[in-house]
Order: sequence, then structure tokens, then C-alpha cells
Amino acid sequence: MVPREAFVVLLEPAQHTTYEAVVSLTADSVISWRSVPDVYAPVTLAEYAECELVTRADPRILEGLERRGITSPERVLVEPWGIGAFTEPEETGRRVAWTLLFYRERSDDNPYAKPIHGLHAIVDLDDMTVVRVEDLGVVSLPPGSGAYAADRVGPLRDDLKPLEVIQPQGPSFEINGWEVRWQRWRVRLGFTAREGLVLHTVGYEEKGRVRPVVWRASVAELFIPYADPRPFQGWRNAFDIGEYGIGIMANSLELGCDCLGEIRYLDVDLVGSDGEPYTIMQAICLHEEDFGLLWKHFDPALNATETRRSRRLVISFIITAGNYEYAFYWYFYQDGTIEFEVKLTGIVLTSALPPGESSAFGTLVAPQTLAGHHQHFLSLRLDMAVDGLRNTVYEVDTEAVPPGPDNPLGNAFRPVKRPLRRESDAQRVIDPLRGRYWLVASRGDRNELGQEPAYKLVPGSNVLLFSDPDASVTQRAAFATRHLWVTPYHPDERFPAGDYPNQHPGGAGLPAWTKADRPIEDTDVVLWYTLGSHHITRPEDWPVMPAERAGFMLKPAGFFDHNPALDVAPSPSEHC
Ligand SMILES: [Cu+2]
Repeated sequence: MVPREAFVVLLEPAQHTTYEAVVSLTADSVISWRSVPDVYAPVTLAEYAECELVTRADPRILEGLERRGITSPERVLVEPWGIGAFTEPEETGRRVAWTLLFYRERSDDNPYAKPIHGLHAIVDLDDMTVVRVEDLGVVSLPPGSGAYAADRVGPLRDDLKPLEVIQPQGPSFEINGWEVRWQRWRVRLGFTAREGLVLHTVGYEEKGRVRPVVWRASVAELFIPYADPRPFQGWRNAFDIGEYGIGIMANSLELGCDCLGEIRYLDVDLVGSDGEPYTIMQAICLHEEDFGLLWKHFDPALNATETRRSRRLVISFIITAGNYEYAFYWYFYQDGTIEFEVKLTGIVLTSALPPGESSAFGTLVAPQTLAGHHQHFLSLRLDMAVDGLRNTVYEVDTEAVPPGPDNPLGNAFRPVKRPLRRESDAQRVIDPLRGRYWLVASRGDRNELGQEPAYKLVPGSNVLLFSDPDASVTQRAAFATRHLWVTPYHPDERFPAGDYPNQHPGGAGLPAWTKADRPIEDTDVVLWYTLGSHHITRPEDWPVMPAERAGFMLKPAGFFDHNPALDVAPSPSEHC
């Protein structure tokens, strides 16, 4: 039997202490137990709810609400946010959050349509008391409702004909426990409270054996900095994974229409703030999608066309993080490509402006309603295993050859491949104008053409941080100052902003580990890819935002000898 162990973070609020334990689930015993000094555990879901209650009940908050004409505090939405390094000296050592307040005039209104300006509670989460209340003065509530439900938005369009996805013989994938097989792909799924969906032992079966590609892949941090420098607005930034955990924010997809076709779901088990287990039903969705053209050629001499349609396997989960939704998708393709995509939707974060005012740091999306500009940075931790655990990472740029005897016509260009030998070499940014990508290669068996089997990380659209290098927010999210970091595998190195980003002053995680400048050649490498989505807000993002997409791909480059999708059969339809 495989020994099963669980890593547990425990919080004892009365002692202001965080503990870490490892529990053997097979031996029913505690393997290790220690207190972790000088850290602030993440905010739990129960604390999130309790914080709302104590804030709503605080007399200073009630007075502040009354000054704003709000007499029904139960209609006030309280959002606790991580306070970062912005605590007062007397709050040192206390686990605190600060709050944003929003108001629902009608019970079914969108609360983000009425941001309550300038009234903030700083709450001690361990003692669950309001430490102080800040009131910057009254700005009248914006007039809109921000409603978006079908029964609130007026006549709905009725001109769409039905579109049905029918798979009469069921889907082409098999699920055996947590192992998924689809076409030649093999992957094991996992789910953690902190990261949500995790991919394990991703491999591709060829000639009767499974060739490993990725050992473990997850989203290891999700960081959102905001642009507005005004008092308290400048505090707005979130580490959704390190400060809260996105697994616990996962939606149950049983009620939605998030996937289409023959769907299979997996339930996930988590542990609540009270230590009791609970289940999120249908948290992970698996389905197949037709993805248009896979490959095609028409040979006019033969008057013959060979066309193959592309099918992809989609493994996804969706979270609600306060106002925002993030939908995370891993796509597996028949040509050996793996793609990661995040769709960002939900409701943009708002603040109130006095009538007639505007701001450079956001867009008016409704009268007096400012949707602040911001960015979203995901850190993908990719523990690679391309044809084994010993891999070397190369940066590949394309360079023009200077005109001369070797380039008489001036047309020449070529890829230039450079190994990243140490951690200090491997802190890189994208360079789309050089066609930059990163190759993860095995120096073991070569392909039939004598080339090193490799997968390349192909960036999509991306962006870097705009916050100042010395800013607290940059220090805390230093991982987001680079698009690619490569580290040698170490079991303790899981989270790019450190294990406990909540209230951390910065410098933990990738910047700390890579100071050792370890060699990364021909070893078990971990790639950390920072995926940035830049959000200059639009009126069209309101009152609920059409999904915005960002992602990257892992594509075989010398992993195969030829197009691995050559053997995909033509579509049986006579129309194709
Ligand atoms: Cu956004």
C-alpha cells in the first residue's frame, strides 16, 4: 500500500500561533508537529464570515454608516482584505485584516455598485475584534444598482437557435479514481485547499510506454495589485493563494452551465476552519471539445484533401474570489500540446467618486462608480520531467544575421539557443520581438533525428508589474518582476512568495531561494512562469465582466520524430 500523508496548517488564535503537522492517513498517526514562529496564517473562510459580523456590529462603523445614510447594516457587504505591510507599529504581532464595505440598496442588487467610500475597519482576526476604524469622510453612494441577473436586465435576446453537443457513445476519456486517460495522454489529478487543481505525472504514451512530460503542475500564487494611490485605495492588493487559498474558493459546478457536452465531474474533499471535513461537489470538470482544424492539406494534382479535426480534453475548475471569478483550464491536444488558460470574469472592484469627478487610475463604469485599473499575476509552478527528471532549460531567441558574405541577400535569421546554467541566469522576461521561448530538454535518448527531446514553454500575451521596485507591494510579490524563474527541485519550495505571504514584508520565496544561485543544468528543474493579465478597465466590464483570457502553452519541440497527430482518423462525417 502506498503510504498516504497529509500536510496540515493549524491555527490556534488564542495563542496567536501557527502550527504545521504531517499526518499519516494510512497509519493514523501524527508524524511531525511544530510551531512556526513569526508567520501569519492565511485568512480562513470562517474568519471571513465572522469578520463581516463584528465589523457590521461595531458602533464606530454603525455611526459611519449612518453618516452615509445607511441604517440597515445587514445590507452591508464586508470584505476582509490582507493588510500586507501596512499595519501600525502597535499592531505588530497581531493577525489583522482591513475591510472594504459595499452596500446593497435592494437585497438583490450588485453590492459593488455602491462602494462605501472611506470607511474601513482594521480587524484582529485572532481575537475577532475591531482594532480601529478609519473614516476619511463621506462621498455619496453612486446611484446605480449594477444588476445583471436575467430578471433585472430587461428584455433578453431570443434569437439564438439551440446548439447541442451530443456524444452518443460517451466521452473518449476514462477516469479511474483520480487517473485520467485520454487519447495518448495520461494524467493524475489532485486538489489542495491552497492551489485548487493540481496535475501530477503528465505523460504521453508512445510505442507502448508512457513518456513523462510534467511531474507536477499547479497555480502557486495569484496576485492582484491595484493602481490607485489614494489613501486606503493604495492598500488594495491581494495574494489570493497565499492570503486565503483558492481551493477553498472552488465553485460547485452542479448548478451552472460552465462546461458543455458529456461532462464528468470530480468532487473534492477539504477541511473546514473547524477541522471537520467537507465536500465540494463537482468541483472539477472534465469534458472534450471540438477545436476546429487539427491539420489539413489539399493536393491539387491528386484533387485530394486530407483534413483532421482537433479534439481537446479540458480539465477545469472555477473559483469565486470576492468580486472576481477565475476559471482555470488545462487543455490537452492530440499533437502533444498542453495549454493553460485562465478566464477572468465576475465583477470589477469599484470605489466611489464624488459626482462629476473622474480619475486617471480607473474608468468610470457607471455614474460615480470607478473601476480601478489593476493587474492579475498567476505564478505557475511547473515541476518538469521531460523524458525523465534530468532536464536542461534553454532560452531560444531568434536573431537576424548581419548582411555579409554569410547573408548576401539580407534575409537570414536563425534561432540562438543558450542554456540557463544557474539560478541567476534563469530570471527572465518575455521578448516577443525576438520570438523568445524556453526549451526544457532531456539529454538522455535522442529522437530519431538525433535531437534532444524537449518541450518548449511558449508565452502568450503577458505584462510586467508597474509598481515601483522599492514599493512594499513589489517586494512582497518579487516573483512577478520576472516571467520565468528556474530552480532545482526542492520539496520545501512550493510557493513563489513564500509559505506565509499574509502580512509578510517581502523577500520570501523565489528571491530568497535563488540567492544561493544553485546550478540548474541537467537536473530536476522547476519552472515558475508568471502570467500577467493587464486590466485597464472598460465600461463594457460593467456590471459583470465578459471573460478575459490569458495563458501559455507547453509544446513538443523534438520530443517526437514527426507530427504526433498523423494517426488521428478522418472525421466519419460525410460532410467533412
Ligand atoms: Cu481584472
